[in-house]
Amino acid sequence: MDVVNTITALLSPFGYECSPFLIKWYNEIVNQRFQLSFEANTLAVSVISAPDMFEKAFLPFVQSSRDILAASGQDPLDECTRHCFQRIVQADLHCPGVECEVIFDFDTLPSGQPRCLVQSAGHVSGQARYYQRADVTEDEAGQIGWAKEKRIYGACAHSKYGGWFAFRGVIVLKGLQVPHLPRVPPADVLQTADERFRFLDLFNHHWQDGRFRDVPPTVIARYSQQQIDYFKTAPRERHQLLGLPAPRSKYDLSDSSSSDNDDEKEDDGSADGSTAAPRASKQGGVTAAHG
Ligand code: B12
Repeated sequence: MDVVNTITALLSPFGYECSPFLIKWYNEIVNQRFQLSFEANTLAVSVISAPDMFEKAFLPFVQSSRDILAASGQDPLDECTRHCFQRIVQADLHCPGVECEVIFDFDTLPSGQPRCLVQSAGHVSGQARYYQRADVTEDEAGQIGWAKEKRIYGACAHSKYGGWFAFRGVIVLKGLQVPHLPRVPPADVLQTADERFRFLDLFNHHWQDGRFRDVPPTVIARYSQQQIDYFKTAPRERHQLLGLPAPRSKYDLSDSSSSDNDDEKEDDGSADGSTAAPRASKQGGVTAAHG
């Protein structure tokens, strides 16, 4: 598909990888409340950041946008993603009548729920297989000690990057219908019950140490140490790590009646990957820079 090649050509120099899918493939598997309201055969592209996005896009972006980042106080990684995706929105995709709509992984609906479940989108696009509790038999789950009622979050494994990647968003090509787009299944990189269990168990119970990322035996690229250190740092200390002044949060403006919890709120969100966990907001939504 020419248009997918054009989008790939614009994003790949920055460490992003693209994989096309049809809206109906996604809508067929998710609950109605998560469905996307575009025509069924509309072409969309799932975008992930590969491990080298940090060096190819993020660090150069921070260097060239220091003043803007210092003034905005926004999360640097979210700003970088917006900046890179802007290239697609502004590009001439040679598709008259087609309009791009970008849905970032951190975008939420007014209800607070994510606008798009990027793991399900990535799975149907063939980019990375989404492993869920149902991929481990109840027998195995019982042996491991997962209680029946315990919620086990699913996680995607990529054939080259294992868990060393993040979903950055979905680009919807509104007005472009491709009913016969060939469907490529995601590679099943966790072949044994033990691998599937370890991957999900580590993702759910030990995600801070990043071991889940190395479970797929096919991993060939990982985050650099600098990137690991960046994501290990609490979100509100990352500006300092980048040599940027600390962002002025709304709490700086509040008076001394701020509660003790205010500190916590500032820590919400983790740009990607390694340690600091993003938390669902009080409204049930997610904060920016979740990876
Ligand atoms: C909210 C959220 C959280 C919450 C809740 C987690 C959750 N999964 O619900 C919290 C704050 C706990 C969290 C934590 C983390 N998160 Co989080 N989180 C999200 C977020 C924003 C939304 C997830 C969500 O609400 N899902 C709703 C539930 C209902 O969806 P679901 O369980 O997948 O159910 C659907 C599927 O089952 C589907 N379905 C049904 N049948 C079938 C069949 C098939 C075959 C398929 C494919 C699908 C399918 O339909 C269901 C919906 O109807 C996503 C980004 C996004 N926009 O999707 C990141 C995301 C899942 N998080 C991610 C990560 C990495 C983390 C952390 C490691 C923190 C970090 N440092 O970034 C931790 C680790 C988790 C843990 N142990 O706590 C990554 C996971 C990457 C990956 N490899 O899969 C994501 C995708 C963000 C990203 N940008 O890459 N997270």
